[in-house]
Amino acid sequence: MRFLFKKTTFLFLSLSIAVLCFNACRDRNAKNKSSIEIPKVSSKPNILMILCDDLGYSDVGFNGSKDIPTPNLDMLAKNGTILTDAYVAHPFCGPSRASLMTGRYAHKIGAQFNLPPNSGETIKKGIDINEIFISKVLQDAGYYTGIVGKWHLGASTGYHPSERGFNDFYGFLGGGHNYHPKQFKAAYKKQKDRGREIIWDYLHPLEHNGKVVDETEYVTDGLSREAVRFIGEAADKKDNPFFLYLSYNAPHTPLEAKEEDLKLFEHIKDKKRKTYAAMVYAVDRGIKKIVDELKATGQYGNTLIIFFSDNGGKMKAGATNYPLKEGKGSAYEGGFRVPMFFHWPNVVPTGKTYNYPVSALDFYPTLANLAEAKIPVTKQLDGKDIWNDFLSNKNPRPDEHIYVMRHRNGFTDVAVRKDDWKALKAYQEHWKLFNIKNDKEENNNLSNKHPEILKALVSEAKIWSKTNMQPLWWHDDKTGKDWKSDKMPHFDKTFTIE
Ligand SMILES: [Ca+2]
Repeated sequence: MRFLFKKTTFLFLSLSIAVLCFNACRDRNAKNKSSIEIPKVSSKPNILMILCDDLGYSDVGFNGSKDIPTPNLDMLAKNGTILTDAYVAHPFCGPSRASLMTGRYAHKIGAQFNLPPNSGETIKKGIDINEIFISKVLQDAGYYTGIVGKWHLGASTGYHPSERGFNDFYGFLGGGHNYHPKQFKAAYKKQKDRGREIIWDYLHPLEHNGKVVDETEYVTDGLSREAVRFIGEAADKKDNPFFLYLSYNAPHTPLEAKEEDLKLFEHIKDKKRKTYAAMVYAVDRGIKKIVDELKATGQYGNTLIIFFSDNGGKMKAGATNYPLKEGKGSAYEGGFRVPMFFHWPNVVPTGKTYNYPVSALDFYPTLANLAEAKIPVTKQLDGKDIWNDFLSNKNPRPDEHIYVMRHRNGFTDVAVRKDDWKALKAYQEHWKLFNIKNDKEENNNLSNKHPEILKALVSEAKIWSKTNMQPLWWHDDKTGKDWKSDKMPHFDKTFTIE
C-alpha cells in the first residue's frame, strides 16, 4: 500500500488547506500586515537528515561549485532554504557526530577526540550511554528510526545504533570505509587468511542490524539504495512518521570513485580533485533516487530534509571551502562552517537564504519539538529550538555564543562567534578578532581596533571551557600519552590575551 498517503500526510494536507483558507480570509481583512506569518506545522513531519563526510563548503552547486554538478541537491536547495552560516560543533568527524546525536558539545562528554580505529575491539568504549540520543527521543515519540552509513560513536555492545534509538541500521560502525566491494572484500579476506586478529575497520563487511551483509555495489550507491529501502518500508508504517539519518561516508578518504563517474570529470586535471568530484557526484545521483522514492510513496510533502556536512572539506583530499579559510580540523571558518539546506514543501521558504548563525547542536531540540517528542527533564542541551526564528528569518541567538575548540599536540585552537563577531586563537598565535559578517574570509584582524569586544568574547569562551571534561579517549595511544605528560589542555595559556 505504498501509494496510499500516510494518515499523518493526509491530516497535514487537510489542515494545511484549512490554514491556507483561514489565512487567505485574514489577509483580505488585514490591510497593514507587518509581522511575518509562520506557517502552521500541523502534523509530525518525517525527518530525513542527510550528512556528508568532509564535504567542502563550496563543493555543491548551491554554494557555488563550478566543477562539480550536483543538480539534485541544487533542486532541493532551490526549493528550500540555504543556510549560509551553519556550524557543526567540531571541525572533525567523531566529536561532530557525537554533538549531533547528543545535542551537547563533545568536550562536555569527553568525546573531543575521534574514537581510535576498531574501537569495538580495542578500547570497547563509545559515547556515554547515559546521554540519550535524539534518535531515542524520536523513537519514543512514535517515530520509525533508521541510520544508513557511518556511525563512529562506539562499536561494542551498549553503543550500537540499535541500542541508541535506531530501529534499523545498515552500514559500518567505524570512522569510514573503503568504497569498492571487490577490493575491500579481497583485502579483508587476505588479512583474515593470514590470521590477523584485528583488521582495519574500513575493510570490514557492512552490516544490517548486527548481521554481516554482502554489499556488492559501490558503497555510496549501496547506501543510497538502503535509504530508498528504508523510506519504502517507512511508508508502510502509516501511524509512524520516520526519522532517517543518512550518513554517507563520501567524500571522506580513501579517494575512490567509479570509473564511469571519473569519465565525467576528465577535464579536471588534479587527480585528487577529479576523484573527489566523482565521489560527490555519486552522492547526488543517490539523492535523485531518494527524492523519487519519497514522491512515489506519497511522503515527499511531509518530509523535512536537512542536508549538511559533518565538518569542513579536507583540502589535501581535493575539497574546497571557498571563500572560507582553511578546512577540516581548523577553527577558521573552513573547518566547521558547512554547506546546509532545509527542504519541506509548503513549510520551509523556497528560494531563500538564511544568514543567521545556527549550530548542528540546535537539531536535537528543534527536531524534538517538531516531532512533539518529550525530551527527558534531566537532559542537558547546548543548542536551542531555532524553528520559529528560522521561519521568521530572525536571529535565533542574539547575544549568544557558538564555540569551537580543537586540541592539538601541546596547545588548543579555539573560536567563539557571537552575532557579527568572531574571536579566534589558532596555532599558538595571538588572539584575532573578525567581523565575520563582513569578512567571512577572516582577512582583517580587528583585535587592536576593538580590544573590548575581543576581551568579552575570550572571557565567555574561558567560562565555557570550565564546563569541559577530560577526554575519555584519544584517536591513538601517542596522542593520549602526550596529552597526559603535557598536562593538557593548558586553558590558562589559551585564554590569555597577550
Ligand atoms: Ca568528517
